[in-house]
Amino acid sequence: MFRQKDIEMISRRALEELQMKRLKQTVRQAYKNIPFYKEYFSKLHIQPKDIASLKDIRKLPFTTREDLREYYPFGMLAVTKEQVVRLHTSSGTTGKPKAIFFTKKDVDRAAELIARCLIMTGVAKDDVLQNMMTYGLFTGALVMHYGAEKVGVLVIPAGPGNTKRQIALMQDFKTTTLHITPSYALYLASVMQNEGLDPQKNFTLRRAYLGSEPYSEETRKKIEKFFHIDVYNSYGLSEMNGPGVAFECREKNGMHLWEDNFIMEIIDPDTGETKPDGEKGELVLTTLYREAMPILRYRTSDITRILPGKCKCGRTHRRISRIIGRTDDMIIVRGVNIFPQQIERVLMGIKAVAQNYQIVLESYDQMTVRVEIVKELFDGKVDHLVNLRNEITEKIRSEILVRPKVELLEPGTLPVSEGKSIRVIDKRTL
Ligand code: DLL
Repeated sequence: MFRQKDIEMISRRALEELQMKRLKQTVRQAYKNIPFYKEYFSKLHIQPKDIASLKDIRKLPFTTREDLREYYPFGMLAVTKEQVVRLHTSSGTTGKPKAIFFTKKDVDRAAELIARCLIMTGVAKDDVLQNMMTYGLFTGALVMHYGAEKVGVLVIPAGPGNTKRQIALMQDFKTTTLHITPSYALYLASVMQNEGLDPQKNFTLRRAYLGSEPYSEETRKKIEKFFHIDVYNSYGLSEMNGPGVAFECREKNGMHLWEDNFIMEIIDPDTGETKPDGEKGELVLTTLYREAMPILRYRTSDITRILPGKCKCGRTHRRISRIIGRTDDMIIVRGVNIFPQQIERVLMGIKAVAQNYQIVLESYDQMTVRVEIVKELFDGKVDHLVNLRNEITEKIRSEILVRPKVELLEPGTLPVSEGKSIRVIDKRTL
C-alpha cells in the first residue's frame, strides 16, 4: 500500500534518484522487449547503459502517435499477451487507433495515482462520486472508477448523457463529486437552469474534476459559480494510463504532474530542443512505472509550461499550467496562429454568453464564431443584440488579431456531444 504523504512530499533529491532508478529499468525493458525501440537505439548508436543520468534522457528517441499507430495492435507490447488484463484505445480524429495495454500491476498503479489525486482534493470515504465520463475503450471513466474505489468512495458509474437522470441520481444518492468533461458540465448547468433547479438547494455537490478536453480559467469560474463547488483541473492521456497524470491540489494553481511515474520535458515542437522551466512548449512524457507498455519520450502534442516555484501545499512534484492548446489544434486564419481556447476564454468571460459555442472556419481568411447567449436577450428587441455582437467581435479581435463574424444563437441551438466536444468545424477540408 502506498504511503501517500511520503511520496508526494518526497525531497527533490530522493525523487530524482527514484526517477533515475526507474528510468534505467524502463529503458532496459523497452530495449529488450520492444523491437521498435531496439531498432531505434541501434540506428542512433545508443544502448541502455548510455543512460546514466536524467539528462541523458535527451539521447533517447521520441515516440510519436504515428509510431503507436504503425505498431498497432501488439507491436509496442513489452510483456506477453497472457500478462495483459486490460485494453484501452484512443482513436483521435483520424487514422488507426492506438492500443494501450495494462497488466494487473499497471491497473493497480493507475488506480493508485487517481486515489492520490482524489485524496489530495479532500475526498474521503463518505463521498459519492458520479462518474459522467464515457465507460468503454476510453480511459476516462474506468481508470477514474478503479481509483475512486481504491479510496473507498461510492462510485456511481453513470456515464455521460441522459441529463435528467443524472440530475435525479445526484439528488437521490447525494452526489458530492462529479467527474465530467467541461463541455458536459456547461450543458448540465444549462439543463438545471432551464428546469429551475438551484444547485445550492436539494444538492450536495462539493467538487468536480474536469478534464479530457481543453477549457479556460473563465469556464472553470463559470462552472464553480453556477454549482457552488470547487473545480479541479485533471490532465491525462490514454497513452499514459488516462486520467491521473497531472492534477490540481486544493491551491488550484496548476497541476502537479506525478514525477515518480512520469518524466516530463518541455520541448520546442519544431526543433525538438528541450526548453527551460517556465517556457511554453510541447509536453513530452516518459513512463517510469509501467509493465505492459513502457513509452519513451512521448510527444503529447499538448502545449503547456512547467510552473516555476514551489506550491504552498508542500508537494514537491512540479506543476504544469493549464493546457494552452494542442500543436495540431492550432488554426491559421489570415496567417495568424490561433488556439480555439483563446476564443473560449473571451466568450466565457462575457456574462451574456450561455454555455455552448462553435468556431467555423469558412475559408483561409474568414471564420465565424457561433455562440449561444442567455435566452432573456431574445426578447424581440434588436439593439442589445447588436451591441452584444459588436462587443464579442471586438473582444475576440483584440485577443486573436483577426475579426471574426459573430452569430448569436438561442440556447440549445448547437449540438452537444456526449464525449469530447467538437468546437471547430473546418469547412476548408470538408
Ligand atoms: O482524455 C484522459 C482523461 C480522461 C484525462 C478524463 C482527464 C480526464 P485521451 O482521450 O487520450 O485521454 O485524450 C488525451 O485530451 O492529450 C489533451 O489534449 C486532452 N486533455 C486531457 N485532459 C485535459 C485537460 C483522456 N485537463 C488528450 N485540459 C490530451 C486540456 C486535456 N486538455
